[in-house]
Amino acid sequence: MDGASGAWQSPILSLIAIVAIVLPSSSSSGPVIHPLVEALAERIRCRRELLPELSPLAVDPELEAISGTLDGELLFIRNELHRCRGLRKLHLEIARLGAGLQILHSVFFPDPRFDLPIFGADIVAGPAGISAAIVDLSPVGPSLPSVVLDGLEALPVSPFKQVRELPAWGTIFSPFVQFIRPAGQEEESWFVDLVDGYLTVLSHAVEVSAPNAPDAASTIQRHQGQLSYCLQQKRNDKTRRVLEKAFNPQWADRYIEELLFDDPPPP
Ligand code: BLA
Repeated sequence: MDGASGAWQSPILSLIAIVAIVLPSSSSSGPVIHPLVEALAERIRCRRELLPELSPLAVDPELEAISGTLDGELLFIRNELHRCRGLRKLHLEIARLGAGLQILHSVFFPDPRFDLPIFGADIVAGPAGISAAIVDLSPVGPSLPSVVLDGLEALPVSPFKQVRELPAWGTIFSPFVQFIRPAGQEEESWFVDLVDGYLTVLSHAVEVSAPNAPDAASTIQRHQGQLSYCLQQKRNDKTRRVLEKAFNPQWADRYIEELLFDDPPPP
């Protein structure tokens, strides 16, 4: 740890981080952004663009673009936040957090008045390649809405060779969750297409769903469902450990509680 937490407001370091994102590096730590992280981020942005009434959400500048160094390595986190009709918070994050670790994190939280699932996707890339790639449309009630169920059932899933076991906190995911370690470029491109499929199913559900009243029992239940999703995600020690190491425990706590998995506001 060499002062990353104090450095992320420095304009010079921000500039270095921006340059580092744009230019591939020839250093021993390899290219700055893993091609899968780049490709998936682009695909998520394309799908996001098609959502109804999309608009950017204000982000605390201290949390939007974060940069620093750890053991001489550049660290950065870039956050994009939007809302649209039916979804209260669309979050896309790309991070590089030391030791060649790169992360793509994306969660679309629904407006609880709408009967919509939570979209979640995460990629963790280490120096040895991608260790985890996960995508799901997770229910916020007893089951997924039927338009989502029908869409996911019709979606072809490519034969990934290495399917990973879900951790104990993973009870929040649907039966359609895909948690894999992609083996090679072909499987990486399958994964991008898979996420595209989940987003297409979600977009269709967004188009056809109409809101319930803020005080409807169904709305309140879905709000509770989002609260427990966030609680379970916060049980993933691996996220916290990486952020604590790159920054510090207080900063990690604030980042998780205020940006990654902040409690949904009352409907
Ligand atoms: C695992 N998440 C991990 C791992 C790291 C992170 C380092 C271990 C890699 C591995 O098991 O191969 C770190 N992930 C992060 C960090 C962020 C992040 C720092 O998103 C953000 C800044 N995690 C999510 C979301 C999902 C998710 C939205 O944030 C799913 C939709 C899943 N990450 C997830 C799962 C694991 C994981 C299931 C494996 C956990 C385990 O096996 O114990």
